[in-house]
Amino acid sequence: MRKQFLSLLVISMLVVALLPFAFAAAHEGGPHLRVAHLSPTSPAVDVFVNGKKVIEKLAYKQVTDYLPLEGTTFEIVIVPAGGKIEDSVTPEPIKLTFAEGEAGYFTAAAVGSLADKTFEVVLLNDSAAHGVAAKDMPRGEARVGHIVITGAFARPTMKAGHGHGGHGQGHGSKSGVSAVYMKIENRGGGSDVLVSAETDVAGVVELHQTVIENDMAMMRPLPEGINLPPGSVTELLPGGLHIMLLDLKRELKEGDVITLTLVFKSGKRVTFDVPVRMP
Ligand SMILES: [Cu+2]
Repeated sequence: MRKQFLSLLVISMLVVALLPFAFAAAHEGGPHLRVAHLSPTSPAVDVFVNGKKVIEKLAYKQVTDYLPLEGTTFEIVIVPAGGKIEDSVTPEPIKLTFAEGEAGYFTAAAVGSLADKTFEVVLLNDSAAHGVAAKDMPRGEARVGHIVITGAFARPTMKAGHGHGGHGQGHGSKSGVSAVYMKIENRGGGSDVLVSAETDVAGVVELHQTVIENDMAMMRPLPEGINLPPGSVTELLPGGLHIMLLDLKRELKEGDVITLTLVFKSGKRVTFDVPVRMP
């Protein structure tokens, strides 16, 4: 039966995308599976994960939604649509293993041809394209799609009345304020906008620009966000653009690390660690 099937089916290329996730808190710690069928010569397929059919009648050029998975070890079996698990197109199940608590996005690309026994599944890490900071990415750096962030840092808590013109004025800043600076590159061909930022160390987070008015440095909020034209490099620097942290929940000291989330108009989000240091 399998032999007959193999002679009929030549899979030149089939891509299985495995997406362990970090974007849905409810599923933290386990992967999401997405499957894309990119084999023009192959018929529609069904996909079993750990013995359970999770995808049906996936045809060439079709891509499934993300499927939440539980656990770290997965056996994937691809069969022609309507087939049983015994009809696997590969002699053995495709095995994928993730580290405990691994977060990120992966593409398991099944490539090659069944007919000449070159069929195999290659695991690719797509995390950067999905806003998941790689584990070994240095603090203060992040990538999401074509947006690349480098050199991010937050300054230690500034108390009101310490010569920081405009900052904290009228913000009930008993708890102090801080500001985050970084370089944002848009390496893509389309424009984007940094529309907001979030961090659990501040009650209020605003995008600001420092402007000089009547010889005084004043903070101007940027409710429209910070434009990131295609191919641009935007620097958030002391005395210029910055992310203002108001109503701090704790004192930020040199050497601390905060977690910051940037939200873009395109819908991209990226969360990463930002060190606290003096400018
Ligand atoms: Cu400010």
